[in-house]
Amino acid sequence: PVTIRLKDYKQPDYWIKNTKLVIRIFDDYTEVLSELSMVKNESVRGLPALVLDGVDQQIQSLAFDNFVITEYDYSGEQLTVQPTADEFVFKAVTHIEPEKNTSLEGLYKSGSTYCTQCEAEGFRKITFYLDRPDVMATFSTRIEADKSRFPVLLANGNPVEAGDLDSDRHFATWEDPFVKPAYLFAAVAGDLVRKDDSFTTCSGREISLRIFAEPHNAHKTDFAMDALKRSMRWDEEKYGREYDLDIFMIVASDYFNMGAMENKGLNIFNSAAVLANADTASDDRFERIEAIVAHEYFHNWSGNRVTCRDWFQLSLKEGFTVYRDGQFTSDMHDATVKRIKDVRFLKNTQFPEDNGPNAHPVQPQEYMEINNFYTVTVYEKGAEVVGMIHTLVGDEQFHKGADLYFERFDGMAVTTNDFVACMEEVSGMDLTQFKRWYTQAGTPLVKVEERYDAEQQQYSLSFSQSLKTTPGQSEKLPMVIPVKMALLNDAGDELSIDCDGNFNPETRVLTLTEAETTVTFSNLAAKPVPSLFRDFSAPVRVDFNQAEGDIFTLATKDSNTYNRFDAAQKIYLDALLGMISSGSEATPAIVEQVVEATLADESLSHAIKAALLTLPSYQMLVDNIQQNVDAELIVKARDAMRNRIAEQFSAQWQQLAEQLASAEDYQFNAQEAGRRELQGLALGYFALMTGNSTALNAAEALYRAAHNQTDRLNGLRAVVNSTNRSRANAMLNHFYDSWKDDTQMVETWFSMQSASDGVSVDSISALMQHEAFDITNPNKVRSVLGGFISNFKSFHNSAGDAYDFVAEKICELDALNPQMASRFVVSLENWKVFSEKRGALMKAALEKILNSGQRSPDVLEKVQKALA
Ligand code: DPP
Ligand code: ZN
Repeated sequence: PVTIRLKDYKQPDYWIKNTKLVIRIFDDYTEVLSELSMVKNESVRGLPALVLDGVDQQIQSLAFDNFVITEYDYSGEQLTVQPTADEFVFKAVTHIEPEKNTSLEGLYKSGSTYCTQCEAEGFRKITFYLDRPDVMATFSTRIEADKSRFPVLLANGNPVEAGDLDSDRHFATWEDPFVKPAYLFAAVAGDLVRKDDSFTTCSGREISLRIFAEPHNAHKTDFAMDALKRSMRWDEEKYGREYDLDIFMIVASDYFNMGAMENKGLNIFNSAAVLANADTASDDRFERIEAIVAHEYFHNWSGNRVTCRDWFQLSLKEGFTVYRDGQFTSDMHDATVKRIKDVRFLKNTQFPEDNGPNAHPVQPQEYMEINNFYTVTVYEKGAEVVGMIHTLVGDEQFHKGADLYFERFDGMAVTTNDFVACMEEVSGMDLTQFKRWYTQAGTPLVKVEERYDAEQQQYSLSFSQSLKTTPGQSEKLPMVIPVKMALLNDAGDELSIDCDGNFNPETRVLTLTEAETTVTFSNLAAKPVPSLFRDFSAPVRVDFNQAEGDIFTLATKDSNTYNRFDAAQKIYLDALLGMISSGSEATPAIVEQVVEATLADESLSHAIKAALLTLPSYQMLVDNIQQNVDAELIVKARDAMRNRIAEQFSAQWQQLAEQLASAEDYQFNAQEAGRRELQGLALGYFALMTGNSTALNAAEALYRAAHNQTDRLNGLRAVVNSTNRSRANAMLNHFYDSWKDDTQMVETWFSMQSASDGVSVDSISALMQHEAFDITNPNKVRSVLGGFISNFKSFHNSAGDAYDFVAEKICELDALNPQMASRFVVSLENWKVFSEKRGALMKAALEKILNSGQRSPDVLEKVQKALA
């Protein structure tokens, strides 16, 4: 595989103005006719050869206009032909085999439905093309297939023609008038039912909305439809973005590598990311579906109307769109709860990525396989970067900048620089230094020191920022770091700020730009308690040895609720790190004081209470220790603390679990979801005590009586994670017998087990032999293997036998679906942070992947970097 570099970007020699496709689906192959209206790039001299991307194409015929091409070179994954004019129609007839396509890129079969996935480079598996995002064309797509087995034929744009053909076949033609790159192409042929609705846009246009699913899933599409309509309204109100085509469609697919895909007018979704009803989807699932429906819809502007010049700009559309869907969720539900969940996710996944061998900037500088860069750094850290711009320029300028961006670049393929330039232009702010967030990899570390001078009544904060080297980047420069802050008194009240630094009193943001910054605050009669990085105003690690009493004040009284959560986490984390380094199993008293104060606080919502009462994950402990990590000590310490909290407050847990029960009809909203979450947490703590049959009876009763999936899983999870194996197995069997015909429920059943305490390599292996398992289905693989690698306790068990097992599975998957296989390498890549013995086992597993057979570029790139 070759390395592609941002600095080598150059425009293509030819452009494609219009793409006309005929896709003829037959039982064991598909014929694709394409006519590409092309024109030479004006800035190019002479008549260079035309080099088209094409993978696994069986050529039937090639032509320029009406002249058959007899001389061509098709080797590797490129077709080279020689045009004889500046403007021409390139025509190709090729055959492909979707039935054999297990990579789930290009055209493939998902069960009995034909569907496509073209991002990032799947279109080249459908036909020859300039498969790069800066080549944008209008599309006309005709699909032909057997009429009885594939009554539904869909493609991008608006439907223009349909009719019958000989031999019980039929066709449908779709036209997409908006120029788009090939990665946004989609086509579907299947026997699907559809849910119809409509939406009237702000200018009064009526849009048909359709969600297609297999007949047995027809009862699970209502929620996504509702989420879609709310997304459409929100994007009009918040960003002034109106939908453009006459029709918007979503198709649910059981076989899908990602969550969903924003193809123009025809989004294709992983079934798990769109299908839901109260009986089979938990609150988390509803929330995720709502966010993904919104995310893909929002791409219609941030991604489709304005797209990326090249794949190094991926965060231009992804970071911005994740930011937008986060705002949407915050507006629909509870902004603080959303912030807490996002930060937890970032710290659990992105911080380790930044700290590992595959660390890369939000705008990567090079890649071997672009599929490997659909990462938490590009997506979630990218969203944080957009959020910081919002914080720095303020709400009004941010929206002016977004308007300018959409207007100026409509129909174009642009760069992150273009986006930032719009923000600079409207705000008059120079964001040159800020742009280091796009180009420098790694999580900055901000050290904070405080000093109080009672005589002068002055208080000062010294910040020093640093950034460790990351692979390929040894020189790092200071970042622009917005610190949203307040100074509090002991009662938690905010004090007025009189300071000499770069502090914006309106936004309450102090901006750091230097490696070292000291800010002095005056007129303070007593030492204040600083509340820093409110709402997690920058994606940084903070090293601040704050007095325990001050942190306790923040955890119990800070008016910024996010920072209460953050302070409680810090108390738990410091306590756990202390226990780990001393090998002690005694939980420090301050932990119990936080739990006690939180339980007693009547002012907190259920969801916030649940967040405040949740310990940092094992993974977060690893990420904070960073070297010579002893996995067993981590598990021992965290479990000891968890058990101590369970025991000390068992009466309260019991009471909470009972008091929070509700027999009302299920409703998905922030308040109800918060109640169920806290009930589940309380029940989980309550059920931890060995031999506690009262708790297990309560959990089983909740499970049996449940009329919604959240209650059902809360009950089941409490038993599955208890020490009572036989009871857990009986309930798991009952679950499977009750729901084995429901795909999403079977996936949940797999996940519940792979994520449970005490699962072993043998039990994972057995699940992979189960009748419902299918190694060619990414959801099944993710629910079993993905659950297992995220199950810290089991994956890093004392025998250390999981690594070799996962290595073997990666190799098996790589032969079928490289994109999916490559996702699992993350479980081994941070081997260097672990203790020598464990690290060596993980490293050996990586070497095994490399040395057992032919590896895809996807897996190769990741493993090579991990071993470098
Ligand atoms: N572009 C897709 C998305 O993020 C890829 N999964 O929405
Ligand atoms: Zn996206």
